[in-house]
Amino acid sequence: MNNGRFISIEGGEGAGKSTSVAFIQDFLQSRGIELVSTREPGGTQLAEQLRQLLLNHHDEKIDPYTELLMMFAARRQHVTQVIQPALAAGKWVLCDRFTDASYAYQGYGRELPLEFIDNLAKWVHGDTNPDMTCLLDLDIEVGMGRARQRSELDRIESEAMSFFEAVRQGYLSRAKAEPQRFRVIDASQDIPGVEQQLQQALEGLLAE
Ligand code: Z5A
Repeated sequence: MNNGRFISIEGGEGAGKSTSVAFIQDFLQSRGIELVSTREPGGTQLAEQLRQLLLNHHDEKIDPYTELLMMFAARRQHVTQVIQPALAAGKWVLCDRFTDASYAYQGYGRELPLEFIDNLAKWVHGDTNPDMTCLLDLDIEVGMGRARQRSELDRIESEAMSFFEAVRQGYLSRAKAEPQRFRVIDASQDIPGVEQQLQQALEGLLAE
């Protein structure tokens, strides 16, 4: 059986990841592709509990390394229980955020050493990396405005604007370093405009 393809979606707050996931699901299913749609942190019962711990507000400050290790603990569980079995069964996997988010948020945002994240990524998921990553790039003020309208801000969303600007620049540096994997999507366009860019990226992947 052929291995499936692995697609991740990344971007800052309110960039439109959830909206894009719904579009990609419909598009791939209309092409007869069997798809597992999932998210990080989360994707298994245990990893979803870690997600709650990570996003809830707490009285004690969460140390940045603790935060990073919890992201990777959730990821290990998710990769071994969901992502690797799906790919091995020939299914496609669509993941709302993956390891690029750890580089962007914990590496560039919290300023943890990128080499440390490189090592964790190798240990935790080895060669299981996305074939294509759609990065929804958007001005942080616009994204925050959209996120605020939708719900109350969680622990990470309550960071300063300088943090989110570092996250955005982190994502863009990763996209620049790996242009063959990343598709940078202009998320300032309206929803049909974003969907058109996503469709183009997906058709490219299907044609490979
Ligand atoms: N995190 C981390 O730090 N390290 C890691 O390794 C991982 C994650 C994996 C959870 O992420 C948090 O975990 C996240 C990073 C961190 N923290 N923060 N902050 P998440 O993905 O669950 O949550 P999020 O970033 O907060 O996503 P979001 O706020 O849910 O936004 P979204 O999914 O990108 O946006 P949306 O819900 O699709 O759209 C937001 C609103 O805008 C909604 O009302 C839409 O209808 C509207 N929208 C969407 N697209 C458009 C366009 N094109 N025009 C106008 N309006 C639009």
